[in-house]
Amino acid sequence: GEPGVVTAVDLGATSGRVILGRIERGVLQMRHVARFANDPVHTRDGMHWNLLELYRQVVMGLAAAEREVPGEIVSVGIDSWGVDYGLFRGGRLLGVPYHYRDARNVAGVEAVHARVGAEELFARNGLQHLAFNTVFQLATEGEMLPFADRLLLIPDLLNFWLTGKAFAERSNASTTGLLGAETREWDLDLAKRLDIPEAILPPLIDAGTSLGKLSLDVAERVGRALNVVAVGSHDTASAVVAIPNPGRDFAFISCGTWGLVGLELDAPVLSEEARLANFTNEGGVDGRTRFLHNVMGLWLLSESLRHWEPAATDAQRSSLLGELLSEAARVPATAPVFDVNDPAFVSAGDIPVRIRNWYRSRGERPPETRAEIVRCIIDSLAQAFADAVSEAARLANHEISVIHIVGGGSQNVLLCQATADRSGLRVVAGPTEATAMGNMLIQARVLGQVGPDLEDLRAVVARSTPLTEYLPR
Ligand code: LFR
Repeated sequence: GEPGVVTAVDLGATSGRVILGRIERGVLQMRHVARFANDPVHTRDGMHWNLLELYRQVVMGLAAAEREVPGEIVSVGIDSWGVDYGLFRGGRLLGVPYHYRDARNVAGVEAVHARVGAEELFARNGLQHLAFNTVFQLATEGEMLPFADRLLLIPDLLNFWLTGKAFAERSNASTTGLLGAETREWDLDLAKRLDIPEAILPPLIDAGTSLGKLSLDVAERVGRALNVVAVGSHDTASAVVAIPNPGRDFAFISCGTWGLVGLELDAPVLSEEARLANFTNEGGVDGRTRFLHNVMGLWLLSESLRHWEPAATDAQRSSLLGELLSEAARVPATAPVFDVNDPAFVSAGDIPVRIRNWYRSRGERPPETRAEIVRCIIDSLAQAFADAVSEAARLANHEISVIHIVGGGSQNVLLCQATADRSGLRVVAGPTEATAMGNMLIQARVLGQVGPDLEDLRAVVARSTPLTEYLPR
């Protein structure tokens, strides 16, 4: 084969994957080479990511990719969920990175708000209030913070281990709360007021920057000195790159563990109304803004299945989910729906019990069977999606003609149809691997294979993936 293959490492909150991509006659051909679980680890001091295992899987996945198409891979790009980080000193990792669902953040919020109020924070960073934003997590670090000399978000951290280069890619840096919403530079004044040492914030780079080759020892284990490219390293940024729409009059729902619901805009919306509606302005690829709201997402389903079948494997759980979804399609639509965004549903555990309690404490009849609970989750998610879409359009004064659902949730027929029904808008579902595609297309653009505009990349996506349309009923 010919050189010119790119590799996406896409790390999600429940699993990671390594995918090969090649552009042939304007179409992106993909091949999965590795998939691995991302199971958090609970220790005495809280809930952590198994970072060493993730790194090991990334290196093994790259080696497997190289064996699959020897000599053809040119580059690799890494994306993951946002906000989480490792602290370093003298090139060494200090402690095991925390999972954003760890309970410590609550204290962090209080500590930050005592110094900088919610209104001022939003005016500066444009982010919705999420207790796990990096800025709140950092407030719980205590003596670790002045001891550290570097902070690296997860994809930047892995890039550092792969290449020795320490940078902060902007799309993910925008999830920290320490990046100016308009300047897209570190807000050093804010950092100072929160006792975050300026020196720990790495130089910022944009998606599409080449970091250089794998370090020698890594290249030996992978089998080749691949080039590492900083892509839209926040998974949502990569997913939005791969929205198969030629224009701008769309809303998107990037639906995986979270349902990220919003619009792509040219500039942030920093109004008081947007703050109160808890909308966020994340930094996108090519300087665009993701104006969106975090909706709880497929987490409610995956965590319910984990509660019901704690001993089951991933494969068993996903086949059980398939069965429950077809049963759920036959139970009546849920009324009233529950508020999926209630903070009670953020932490891991007995989600079905919490849903039933939500209804009981309001004097409503709770869903009883597993199928009823699944139906209730789907309908409640769809309603929250529809509400967030219309709220986004109103707050940004933006015309919408279609909703694109991308990511794992785009395969959920019941959810896509319910979203069309409850929004009254046409829904276009796909691609499922939007994040990996967006990741790969930024690498392909660096190679001059596609581009130059995001719309050119989106045209490749539209040609490369089957899309399903749902009309409102
Ligand atoms: C989605 C995501 C969201 C972010 C959440 C936590 O995977 O990246 O955009 O709010 O995870 O980082």
